[in-house]
Amino acid sequence: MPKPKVALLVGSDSDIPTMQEGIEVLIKLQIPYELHIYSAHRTPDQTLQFAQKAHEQGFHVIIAGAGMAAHLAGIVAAHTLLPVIGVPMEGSLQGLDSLLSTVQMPKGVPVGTVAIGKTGATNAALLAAQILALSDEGLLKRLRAYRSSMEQEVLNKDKGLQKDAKRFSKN
Ligand code: RP5
Repeated sequence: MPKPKVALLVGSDSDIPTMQEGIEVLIKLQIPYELHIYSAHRTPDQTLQFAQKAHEQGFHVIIAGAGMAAHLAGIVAAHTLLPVIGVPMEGSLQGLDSLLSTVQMPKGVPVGTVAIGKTGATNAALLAAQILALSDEGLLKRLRAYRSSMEQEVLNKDKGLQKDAKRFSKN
């Protein structure tokens, strides 16, 4: 079994159902990962230690999802040069609080921030896969297949829609 390249961090176990969407993408693309709960507020020392050691432990990308005053991605990014992708969780204020806390990093320490909630978790995993695919031909092929199947799904839906066009036409 190859070493996990992607670290998935969540601020709380209550974030896991959302992050599960990203996990499914990683599984589909056959990317080894590790999932951990690290809280910027409740376990600050352990979070910092993980971030500092992540690169030497073999991780190449870190996905960090947290809600409310979401400092997890930022604090991790401050302690590593690995790319950090932030997923704002939809805990309160429809996720606007987490979105702003994650995306509005002061200059010098970037967090690549994706959409709020499950869509963000999916896209974070895909973005991590695209980063890893720069040096992994096999993964690049799997990503191409993923895009093609998405394309085919939309084309099939349109085909179905045209068959059923009368339902949506005024005449
Ligand atoms: C954040 O606070 C977590 O990432 C979570 O989204 C939010 C609420 O955490 P719990 O009170 O559900 O543990 O740190």
